[in-house]
Amino acid sequence: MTHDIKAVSAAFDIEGPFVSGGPYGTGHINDTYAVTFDQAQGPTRYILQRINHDVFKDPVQVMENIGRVTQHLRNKLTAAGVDDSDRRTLTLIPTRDGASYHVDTDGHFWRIYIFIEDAQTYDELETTHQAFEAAKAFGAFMKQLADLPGGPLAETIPAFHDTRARFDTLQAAIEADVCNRAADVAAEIAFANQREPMVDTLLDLQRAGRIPLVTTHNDTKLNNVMLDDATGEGICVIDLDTVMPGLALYDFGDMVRTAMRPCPEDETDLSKVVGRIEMFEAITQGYLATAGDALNATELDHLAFSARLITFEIGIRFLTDYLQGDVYFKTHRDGQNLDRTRVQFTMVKSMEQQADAMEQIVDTR
Ligand code: ADP
Ligand code: GN1
Ligand code: MG
Repeated sequence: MTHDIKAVSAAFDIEGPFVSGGPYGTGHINDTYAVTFDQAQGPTRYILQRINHDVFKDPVQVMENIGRVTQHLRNKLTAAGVDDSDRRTLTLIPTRDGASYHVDTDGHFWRIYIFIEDAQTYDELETTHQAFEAAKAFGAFMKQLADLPGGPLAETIPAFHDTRARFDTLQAAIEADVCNRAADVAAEIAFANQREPMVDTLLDLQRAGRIPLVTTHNDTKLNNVMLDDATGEGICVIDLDTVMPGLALYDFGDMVRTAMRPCPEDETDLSKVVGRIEMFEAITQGYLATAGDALNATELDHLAFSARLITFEIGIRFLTDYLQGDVYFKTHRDGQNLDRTRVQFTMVKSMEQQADAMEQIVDTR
């Protein structure tokens, strides 16, 4: 579906005429555009996004969460005397009616953020310094949200990291086999089934009260944090749609999943898929530098495990989507979700092989 982004942008309280706009970024969920306006200080870019309301069933709830989170972060930055807070937290541009989002005539939900210039997101990390900085930023983000006023955030996607539910949904997709694809992925299904016992570990610890539910990001893939071009610092955590109650270990695990992988998420040459242990070390050091004092002994004991679990979980989700006919994640070619599955499962295997070395890194932190 094509959208009239100029008309949509006109609903927002932005100075100057619309100059241009086009698709931006590599996110799998929302429709993201960079739009440029001619303003007194020169051409100025913004991020325009259509919220995927198939994924986020209650976009208003999403926007309420994001409003609370960004206001809280901005209050902290102001209290600390930070003068570039517009680069350090997402800033929503209100509509001309003063709302934080616009609903178009087709019922699509739109929002606009200030564009964070002179910073990038990376789909694959290049250096351990990037991993360290990104992890520091996600750790600080969780710490800053520990005193969010107003009670827990709404759950924008129910059971998002419920690994048991994810596993059971995969079983249902295999059973239904709506696209007749299950026979072709017998090896991947067997891989998943062999690892079923993993899926209850963190849920059991949570139920036993040994690891706490706190406000977490829940989608800490490393292209959801912007690294400053000049300093390399992780200056802004973005993609706040899934900020809600979760486990710190989910955030840690998803950072490791993306940092250790040396290739694209949908790489077809699986010989390239070998986990980079030095990236695990950098993520661990960066995360513990900012969030270490918020983690208890059980959480620290499960850092390496959480990386395997979350990588496995995302693999299961890609496989489920492949079996269901590619209805959830954006795809750009046939078989892409299957390739993504294979990369995740190969990463799980690589992490299993390196489990002792990963535990040792955590022990000697
Ligand atoms: P999705 O939920 O689809 O992943 P994101 O919110 O992560 O969407 O946005 C997609 C990409 O757009 C990001 O990876 C990032 O590169 C870019 N982006 C998002 N917000 C901003 C921003 N405020 N400034 C600059 N780039 C941004
Ligand atoms: C999606 O939105 P994006 O592209 O940052 C997904 C994550 C997955 C990730 C896999 C809301 O993240 O959960 O881990 O793809 N987001 C949602 O790359 O489902
Ligand atoms: Mg994203």
